[in-house]
Amino acid sequence: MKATLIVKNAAQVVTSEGASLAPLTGEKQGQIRVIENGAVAANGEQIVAVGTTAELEQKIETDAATRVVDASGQVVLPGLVDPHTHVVFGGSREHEFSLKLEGVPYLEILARGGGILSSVEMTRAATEDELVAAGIKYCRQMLAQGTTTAEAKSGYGLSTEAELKTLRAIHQVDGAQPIDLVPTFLGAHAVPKEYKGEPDRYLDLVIDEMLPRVVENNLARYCDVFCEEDVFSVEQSRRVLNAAREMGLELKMHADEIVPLGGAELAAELGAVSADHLLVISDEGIRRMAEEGVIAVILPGTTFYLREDHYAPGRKMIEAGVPVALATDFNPGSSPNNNLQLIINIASLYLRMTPAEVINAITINSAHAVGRAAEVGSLEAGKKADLVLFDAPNYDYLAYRYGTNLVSKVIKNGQLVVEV
Ligand code: IZC
Ligand code: ZN
Repeated sequence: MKATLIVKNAAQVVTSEGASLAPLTGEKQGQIRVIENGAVAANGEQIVAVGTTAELEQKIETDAATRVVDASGQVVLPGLVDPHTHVVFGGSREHEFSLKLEGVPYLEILARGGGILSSVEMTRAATEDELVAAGIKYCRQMLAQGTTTAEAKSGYGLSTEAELKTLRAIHQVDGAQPIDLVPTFLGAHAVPKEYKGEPDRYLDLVIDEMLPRVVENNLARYCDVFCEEDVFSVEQSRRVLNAAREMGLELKMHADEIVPLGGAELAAELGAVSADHLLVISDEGIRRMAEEGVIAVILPGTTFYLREDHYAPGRKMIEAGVPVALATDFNPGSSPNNNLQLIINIASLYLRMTPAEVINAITINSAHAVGRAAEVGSLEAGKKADLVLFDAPNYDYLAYRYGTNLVSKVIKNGQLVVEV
């Protein structure tokens, strides 16, 4: 068998297998294949074999053109998949950080016209090229930290023109650097100041004007909504999501983050692909998500950064059979972190997930949460050769160390794109 790339001698190759059709749930979420002295071979963009170094050395023909990567003392994982980011936005919000330290709550800053709305001002003021340049910069940071696929939401435009500009920028960023981006339309992220006090009238604009343009121009795969107290109610969220589904988009939700409104139940009712955040999810919400196979995308970096007093019930959801994925929620307000390695630490420590559960949550289950599990999220023959090498003797070490970027190499589509 021919290969253009072989990664060999890895202390461990760690990956799920056989889970490309449905996400891992319950006990299976904690099971993972570990190949000691492992190897992965790729031909062009695709993986052709995974096994021990001895097995692959037998099977694989190499020639002078084959790139051989020695992974001695390293752990090899599938390229990480970050299934919830707001990676394209104008400006930043460090000017609000002092308010936050004074204890002004997140929703209060938003109600005063700050928060999301200050990012809206800066995003509207930015040109498409400026948004693209910033998006590329953030994606390069993410790539260097091991992410090879990510979801990317609009939602800081909140006018037809600025939402379309953001989605076009996401497409340009996708093409301009190695990370594959999966675009989500989040026109219902907040009520813009021109519609203050008139959320239903703003949703008319989202439904009658923005959504048709997004779909016509093939700019998004998913539609999302910020279902939250003083933002959009369950009833308003249902209205937007139903309209989006009728126009052919798949659904996601920001649900039950700060106030328990029943977002998880709505996600189950509508057959959403994922419901995200879920700090204050009800038992009924957990039961309904498990029943409908809605993926819980938990964002514990945001909980940490908002200094909330409790995390989403990750353990309980896994035990109830909800497929769990994890993401950074990278955004300029509630989570200016785009490093999934930090999410490994926070999820282990505060969601009480095991390292194997966490790795499945940022690879195969997150690939399902962005509709890409047939191509990425595990190391299996036929999938894209997206791999990340960590300077770690075993995979537990990834949960144990924190605050240091442990990535030593990233391979995207069979090409070495990061080398530390
Ligand atoms: O900019 O604060 N929660 N949207 C919903 C966010 C956080 C992003 C932000
Ligand atoms: Zn978000």
